[in-house]
Amino acid sequence: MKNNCRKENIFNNLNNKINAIIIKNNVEPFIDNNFFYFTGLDEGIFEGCCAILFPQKKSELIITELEYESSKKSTENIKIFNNKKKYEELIIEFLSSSKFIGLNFNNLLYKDYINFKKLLPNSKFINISEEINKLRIIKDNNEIKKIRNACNIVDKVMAKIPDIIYKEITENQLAAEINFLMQKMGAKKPAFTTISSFGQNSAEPHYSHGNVKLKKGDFILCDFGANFMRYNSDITRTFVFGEPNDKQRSMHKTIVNAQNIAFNELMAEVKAKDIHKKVFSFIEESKFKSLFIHSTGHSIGLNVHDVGEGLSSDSEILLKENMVFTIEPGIYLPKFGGVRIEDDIIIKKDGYELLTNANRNLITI
Ligand SMILES: [Mn+2]
Repeated sequence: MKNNCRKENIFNNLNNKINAIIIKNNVEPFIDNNFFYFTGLDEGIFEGCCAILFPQKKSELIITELEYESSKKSTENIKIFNNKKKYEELIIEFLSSSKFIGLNFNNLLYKDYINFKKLLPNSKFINISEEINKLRIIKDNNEIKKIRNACNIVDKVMAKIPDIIYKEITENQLAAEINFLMQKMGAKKPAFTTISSFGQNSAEPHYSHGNVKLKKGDFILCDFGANFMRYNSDITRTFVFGEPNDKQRSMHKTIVNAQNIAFNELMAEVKAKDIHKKVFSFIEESKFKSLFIHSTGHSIGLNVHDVGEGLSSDSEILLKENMVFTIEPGIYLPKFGGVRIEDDIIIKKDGYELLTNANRNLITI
């Protein structure tokens, strides 16, 4: 099974002699997607549950009764608990003889950490977040298939947007239509709060939507993603309602060109930060200097901003085959509006493949 492979890989990647790994969920929003990564489960929430991974034997899933149905897909051992005492007994039963235990500090609540220390006084806890992220940033075939599905959904929805738009539609209404279409086309849920911003609101990169009506000449910035079997996509297009003016055309053209600069550089063994630098300097040298205020892209997968990596000036990573990123240059002119174009790509040995393919030209509605 694919997820056994993932478990094997993580133990092979650990320098320390780790006897067991605990992936612990608390309640929403403190769910660690590594629970789903290592168990291969794709339904359920698994609040308060644990996956205990061992290098040489089956994993033990310590789960609450209400997740029993969802857990049945797993080939690992399942143990049910319905109170704190039983949970703690199971932790002690499975882990008291493990001297070195790996934990994912990036997603672990401090109170859970304190509890493990109390229950397992003879164990040493080692943070293995970095090793997990190194593994997760490179997607396997099973993950790529799900991401492709998530990308196909947003392509289809983006293509329908010009037909949905009408004069005086509000940002809230457009966001609702986008979410409805994504779910109708097979998404489990939106990957994040859909951004549908009109006019000068588009100058605020993380504005979501409000009760604002569409007017002639407005930019329409739509940024949304689909969650499909726990994997995410993320796409942005910027339209104009009516005939665009020269400044709007020029902003859009600059961003199309900036995105192409990134596309031309993408391939395995290139430094992520070099891609960002090239895109950034291109915009700095245009008439929209200092208006590109975020990174060029982020890794995407089980999380929308996956494993905390991306194409930014701070990044230290080299691109590798089967990493998946967004490429999303944008410029934001306060009190006027913003343009962002975002696509999802997968790194190949000698280049990249676009996973989202919605029309990138300036579409006037
Ligand atoms: Mn994004």
